[in-house]
Amino acid sequence: MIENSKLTKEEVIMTEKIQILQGDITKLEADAIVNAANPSLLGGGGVDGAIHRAAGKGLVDECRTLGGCETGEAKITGGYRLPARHVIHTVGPVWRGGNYEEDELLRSCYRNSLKLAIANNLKTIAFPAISTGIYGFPIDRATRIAISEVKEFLRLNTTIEKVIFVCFSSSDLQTYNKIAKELE
Ligand code: AR6
Repeated sequence: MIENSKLTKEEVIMTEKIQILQGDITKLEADAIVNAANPSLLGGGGVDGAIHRAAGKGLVDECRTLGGCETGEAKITGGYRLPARHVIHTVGPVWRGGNYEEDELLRSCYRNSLKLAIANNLKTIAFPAISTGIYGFPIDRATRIAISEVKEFLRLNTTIEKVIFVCFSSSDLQTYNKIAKELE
């Protein structure tokens, strides 16, 4: 698990099944970590680059067999040298101003990743802030979608035991904590 001595107890929002942390998702022990990938699934920058670097070459070799991934969809691989057992690769939408189904596509990323976790009998899953880096999705809007979609999914599906939102920056952590409180 990510250790984060910088956080006070109040800053870590822990509901029964949802946890918000700041740190590097590649260090997380979970049944699956989610990768904010691109449609090739062959690696890139941001969290995708970090996951591929940490997992080693086995990951890209397996990804090559998958035939890519559509925006809003998700595919699963092994975790290779990561502490996580699996990687769920999902492709977030590129932000184009908000009128190109970006919200619904981002929602689908979370929903389809969780569906895949259930189909593979996984209990703990960690998400980065999909689409909010290189793909430019506004962080407040993306966070609202991420948390509301996960909450709704967990209300209807009880087999997932823990969903962890991993924020890379302290400002993202503040945003997640603020919006989690609003959506309580
Ligand atoms: N752990 C957790 N979060 C991270 C890490 C990390 N190690 N590194 C970055 N982030 P991005 P996108 C955060 O750009 O916007 C790639 O090239 C980052 O701060 O990784 O979905 C792909 O191949 C941000 O909050 O993904 C695609 O081409 C979040 O992860 C494209 O980028 C997502 O930022 C996808 O863009």
